[in-house]
Amino acid sequence: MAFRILHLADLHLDRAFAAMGCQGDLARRRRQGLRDALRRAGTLAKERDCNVICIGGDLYEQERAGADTGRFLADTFASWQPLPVFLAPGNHDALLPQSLYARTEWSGNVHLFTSPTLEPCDLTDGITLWGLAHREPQWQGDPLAASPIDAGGIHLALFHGAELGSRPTDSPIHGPFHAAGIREHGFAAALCGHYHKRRLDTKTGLLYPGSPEPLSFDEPGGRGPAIAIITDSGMVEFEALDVNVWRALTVNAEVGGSASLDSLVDSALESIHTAAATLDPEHTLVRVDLTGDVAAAVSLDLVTVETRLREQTSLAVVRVRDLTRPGIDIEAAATERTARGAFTRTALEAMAGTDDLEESAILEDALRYGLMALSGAEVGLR
Ligand SMILES: [Mn+2]
Repeated sequence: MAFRILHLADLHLDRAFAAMGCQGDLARRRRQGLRDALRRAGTLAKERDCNVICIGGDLYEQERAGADTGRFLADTFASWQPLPVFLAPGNHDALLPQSLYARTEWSGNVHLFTSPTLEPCDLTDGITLWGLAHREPQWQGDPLAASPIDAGGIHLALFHGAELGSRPTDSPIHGPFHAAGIREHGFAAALCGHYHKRRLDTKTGLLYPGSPEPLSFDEPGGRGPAIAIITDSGMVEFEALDVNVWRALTVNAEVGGSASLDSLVDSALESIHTAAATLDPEHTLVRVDLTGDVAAAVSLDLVTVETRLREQTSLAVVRVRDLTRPGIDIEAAATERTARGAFTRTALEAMAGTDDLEESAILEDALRYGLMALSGAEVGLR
């Protein structure tokens, strides 16, 4: 019989969600959504005949998690009995003396890895799970530092760490390792946490399930736990489950040519409807990127745009980013017999008189901002 492991990571219980524009009741609903996702994982593990559940760190956020979260976790894991649960603390939920991991009393089916180096635990005949704990949030050790395993059987690793081949440039290096090291060290697979983007790589044995619910606008698409299957012949297969309830997406709204704030809002609404038509608005968070050249006479008041988009879509969150450029007809302005025309001609002459690219760019900005100011538009810094 194949051995099946339900693996999840980066749930981030108790997250604030303020950075996604969630306040008050919505933020509370999102946090409840994280707890629901954990309970759903237990149900899925049973439905899918999994033998064990592994959790690869950042299960909760230490700075925000209180005793109530400890009780929730203890009760949830206890309700999964007799299914074994393996916990490998990460950087947000490091195994500090005051951590929930250390302070909570766990049911007998919970196995907490506590060593900063990989330690073995038998899963079943011939399959061993090796796990470690981040003992402090800033730990930067190599999870695969120990010498290669030479014992027989199938060995799996469970840890929170940063695979260097897929590191987003702004991600701190917590537990750096290379995917190639997984097999070199004798592991059939590494069940990991840290990156919130899903990565199923059966070639190297690397599995990042990704955060089960979206934690930023850069996490679109299906999310949920993954199942690692160890077949009778010792092969490892990964299967990702799309079971997220919340959606976060970025919508590009080309609003160039909008002659008024009303037509700009209408145009953005159309883009949102196209992108989010099939999604449940109450559980959908949308970031709208406004792009295109917008007439200088249109005062782009982001608060007004956001409010109106939210009112007309009933989406949980609408956030607007202004990536537009002021649309100005410079040629027409230069022919005017007004102060505006004189200003334009002076700026164009200055631009024609310089070979310095930097100076030319500054003059062009000056021309655009000057024309916006002269047309009565509010000039915001970009
Ligand atoms: Mn994380």
